[in-house]
Amino acid sequence: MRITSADVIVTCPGRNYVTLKITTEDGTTGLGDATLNGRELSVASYLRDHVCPLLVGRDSGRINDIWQYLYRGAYWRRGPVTMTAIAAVDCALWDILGKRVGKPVHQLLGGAARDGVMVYGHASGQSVDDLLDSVGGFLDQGYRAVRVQAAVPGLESTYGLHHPGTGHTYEPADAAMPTDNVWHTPAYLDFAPEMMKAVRERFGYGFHLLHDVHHRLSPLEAAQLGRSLEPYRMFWIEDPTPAEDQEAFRTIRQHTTTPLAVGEVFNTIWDCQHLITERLIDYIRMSVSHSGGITHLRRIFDLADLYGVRTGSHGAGDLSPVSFAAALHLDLTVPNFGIQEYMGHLEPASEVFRTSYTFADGYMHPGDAPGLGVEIDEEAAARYPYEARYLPVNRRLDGSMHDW
Ligand code: KDG
Ligand code: MG
Repeated sequence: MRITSADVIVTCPGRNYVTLKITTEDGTTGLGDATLNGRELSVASYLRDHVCPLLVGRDSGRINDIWQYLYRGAYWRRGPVTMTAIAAVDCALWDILGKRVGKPVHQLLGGAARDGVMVYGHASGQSVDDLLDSVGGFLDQGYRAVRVQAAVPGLESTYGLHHPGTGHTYEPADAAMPTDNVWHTPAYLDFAPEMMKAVRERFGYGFHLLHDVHHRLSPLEAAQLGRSLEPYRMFWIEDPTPAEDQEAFRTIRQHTTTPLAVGEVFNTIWDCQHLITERLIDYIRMSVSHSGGITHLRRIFDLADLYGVRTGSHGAGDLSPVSFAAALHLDLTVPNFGIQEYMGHLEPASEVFRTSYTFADGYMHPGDAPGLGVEIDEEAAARYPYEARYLPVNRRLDGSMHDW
């Protein structure tokens, strides 16, 4: 079935989302998420100006050929903007295929390999006591895995904390210009084991405990952190060092048995090739929407399976419900699935995106609606126009820049 149009919808229901809508000659529509936090309009332009004109007239069922055409045909390959744009096209085409044959995307991928997708929730607090309340709330809701982050004493701000009044969702891209945060590694390294100890003392070991370091340590600092957390049996520590340095993980690995996860900022299989084939990580966290879509991420997960690396896809609120649904369809089918991040979305996102995924007892399911199971209400989207917003940046105590 030929593609007749491809349109980009930019909307800000609580935060900015970029959505690609592809339509075929029989009127079937498919959605793909093209959101790149803080750089949204670059992907919108890449799609509108350079990709949408190439799609019209193509056979929507030739998903592999269109993927290769956009990847190899661009000459300038890889990178978050290009791979997010390709991902949006890919997911929209899977959505169309599912709707045309009347099956959910997970069935097109060979069918479910499990009954549900274990997700982790996001507990956080301005103090350890607040954090404990937050962890308790997630366990009460049935979560089997919880990520914990709390304010580091002595620092004005800390990554990963809920904004008051936003329920269980945190949203760091909240300012028209990037906010300066202050980072001090020694304060963090002292605090992190205290935080985990408090959580395990209060709630025991009957659930999975996760933590995001968000790219802030050197390899040796990360190794020290990993060791100091060993008694608390972490499910993983995430992004211990800046992710582009694959060799850093070899050093961390030599010194600690705490499992390692990385990948939310990766875009292609080449970004994680050595990490996987040299078994330097335990979980690969790449997302459908920043890594070339279902077609490419599937290949990465298959490579990971060969080397005993499990999946743990990024699922922050800055990935739209469209990519979250796509992640759930893929998660349901891969043999080496590990866990899926679930942050939820700020309201009024649910006015714009109608979803069919469900949560019960710590597991999610994408639902059995044809395609991805997400629809966009374009009138509602138009009520929430784009707002320029940036992620924060980090500076050390001496004012120099640090990774955020
Ligand atoms: O846009 C940046 C966020 O997606 C990121 O800060 C969230 O690290 C993150 C996570 O693990 O969810
Ligand atoms: Mg992260």
